[in-house]
Amino acid sequence: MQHTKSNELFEQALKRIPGGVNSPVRAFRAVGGNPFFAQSAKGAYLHDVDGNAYVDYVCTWGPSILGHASEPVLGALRKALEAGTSFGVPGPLEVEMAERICQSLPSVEKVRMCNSGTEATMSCLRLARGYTKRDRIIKFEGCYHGHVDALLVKAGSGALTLGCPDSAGIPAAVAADTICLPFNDAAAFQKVMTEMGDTIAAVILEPVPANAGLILPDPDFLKLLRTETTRCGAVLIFDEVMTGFRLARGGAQEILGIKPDLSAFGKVIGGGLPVGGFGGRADIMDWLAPLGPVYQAGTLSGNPLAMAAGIAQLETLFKEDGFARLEKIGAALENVFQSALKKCGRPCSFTRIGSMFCLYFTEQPIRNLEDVKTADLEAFRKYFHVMLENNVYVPPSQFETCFLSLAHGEVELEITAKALAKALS
Ligand code: KE4
Repeated sequence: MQHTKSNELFEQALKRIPGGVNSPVRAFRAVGGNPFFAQSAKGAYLHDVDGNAYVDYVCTWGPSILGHASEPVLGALRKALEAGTSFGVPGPLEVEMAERICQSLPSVEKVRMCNSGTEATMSCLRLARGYTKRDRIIKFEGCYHGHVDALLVKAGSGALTLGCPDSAGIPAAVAADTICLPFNDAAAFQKVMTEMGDTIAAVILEPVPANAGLILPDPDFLKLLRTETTRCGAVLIFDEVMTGFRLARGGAQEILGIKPDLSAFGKVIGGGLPVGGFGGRADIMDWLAPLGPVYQAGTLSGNPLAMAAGIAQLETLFKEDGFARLEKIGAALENVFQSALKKCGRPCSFTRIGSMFCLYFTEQPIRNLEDVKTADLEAFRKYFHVMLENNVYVPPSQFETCFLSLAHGEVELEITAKALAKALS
């Protein structure tokens, strides 16, 4: 497999773009080597500029749940393009998107669109602080909520991958208001809430952390978060940027049976276009400008192209029983990985929930970030490159999660099984 054009492009990119990429995790720094450059994407495949095709388990980090460049999304975009690319005044598609989100999640009475998951979580924090008139927030180690100053503390994803979970450039005064606790640690959380619960504005988490690999929540832990935030008047925020409209129509909160006060969304609801959204209790959301004193805004928020693509993707997911089909594909994929693991001489473990999965190079049961850190990163690097050489693209970091789409089928699973046989031999 040759990457001549990709390497030439990367050399050029390095001159003008920091690290040669517009988002750090794309630089392959955790696995070594140069990133490939995509020429196009269709269905379950990415095609690079050197003519190589890859079964794609990154799915542009979640958005392409129907598969890349799906006909419903492309068709909706072609139609929307004819009407213009941005209005700067409200449009009907924004109302339709708001309606679909609120009808899908009982916890969301009102919702506002923005342009990224980062904006969504940042806005949730400001709203929670304005509503409670408190400053302190609690987050959990390994959870990644985008590059929000207050949340780049022991963060996951690219921050963890590059070994800088506490980013430079965050004022000490900002970080001082962020309390970071181990995920799934009920005792640590209870202690903080007992001691200072009435000073906490918000508790924010990924209900199923997927930025430190994939960590399954203890149900009792989530129940404790809910009861303690209610008791102390703190706002419970579920960051469903990844899990929203992927794990179920009602997101992780539907399958976990916990009702947060606010939720952040992104990725799937934009069909691959820049998008974010946040919503929840109306009595909190109404603190947002222009109704209330908490300011939040965005030139392209509710952009008609992103709305059209997102609505088409959601409509197709709902109409075609997408979540049940994704579960079937996920179960078939799990069989492929589990049978490959039986022949693997190295310590490995496999975790899956719906269409999200992770292969860990450790046998340590995974309950929190410390467990994930026992993974053999050298073994992961070898696995990554052998899979890539055999036309399968998994995320270039042990601290990420793989995604499936409705376009992944028998053929892709066979290609994956063959690649695994070599990568885990
Ligand atoms: P964006 O600002 O990248 O749209 O969303 C930030 C975000 C917020 N919350 C969660 C749970 C997220 O996973 C993300 C972003 N996810 C990463 C993948 N781990 C995006 C990939 C990247 O940074 O390039």
